[in-house]
Amino acid sequence: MLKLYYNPISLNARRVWIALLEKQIPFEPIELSLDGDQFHDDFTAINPLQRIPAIVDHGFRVIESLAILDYLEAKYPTPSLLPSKPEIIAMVRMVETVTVVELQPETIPLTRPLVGLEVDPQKLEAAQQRVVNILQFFEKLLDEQNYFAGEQFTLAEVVAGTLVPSLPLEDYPHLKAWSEQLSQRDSWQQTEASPEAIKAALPNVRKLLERRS
Ligand SMILES: N[C@@H](CCC(=O)N[C@@H](CS)C(=O)NCC(=O)O)C(=O)O
Repeated sequence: MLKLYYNPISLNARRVWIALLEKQIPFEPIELSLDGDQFHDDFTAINPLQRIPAIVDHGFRVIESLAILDYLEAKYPTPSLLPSKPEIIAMVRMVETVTVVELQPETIPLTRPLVGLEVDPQKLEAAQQRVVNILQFFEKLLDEQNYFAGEQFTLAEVVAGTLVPSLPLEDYPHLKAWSEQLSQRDSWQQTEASPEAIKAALPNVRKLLERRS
C-alpha cells in the first residue's frame, strides 16, 4: 500500500493528503514528529533532503509535494484533478507556482512573530505588500467562477487551498467564498489540523523557522 510520510500541521504534506483522499487512493499514513524524526536514517534513506511530504508507492519513492501530485495524477487519473485542455493546464500550473514559489515564502516573515521570533519591520512590510499583490491577483482570477479553472475542482485548489485560507481574506470576497466552499469538502475537514495540534506544534515551528533564517 502507498505510504505517506507527513505531519498533521504541514501544509506541504496536506496537499498530498488531500489529493489522496480526493482520488480515494488507499494509503498508510506515517506521522513524523518534525522534532527530529525527519533526520533519522530510515527517513533520510527515503528523502535525503529530510523533509515531508514523501510517498513510497509499491517501492517507488517520490519527494516534493508538487512532484508527488503530478505522480498521483498520472498514476491514478480518476477522478482527474488536471484536465488536459492547454488553458486549464496553464491556469493550474500558474496558481500552483505562484502559491509555492511566490506566496509561501512571503508567509514566513508573517509567521515569525507568532512563534516569538524577531522579524525585521521592513521585511515584514515588504512581505505583507507582496501577499496583498498575490491575493489581488488570485481574486481577479476567480472572478465569478467557483474554481480557478472554471467549474472544475483541480490541483490549483489542492495547492492554493491549503495556504490561502489561512490568510486574512476580508478584502477578497471571491477568495473568501472559494475558501468557505473548500472547507465544506470531506478532504479538507479530514485533514484540518486541530487547534490543540497547532498549539502543540508551535515550538517545532519555531525551530524550523530558526533553522531557515
Ligand atoms: N518543497 C518541499 C518543501 C517541504 C517542506 O519544507 N517540508 C517541511 C514541513 S512543511 C519539513 O519537512 N521541514 C522539516 C525541516 O525543515 O527540518 C515540498 O513542497 O514538498
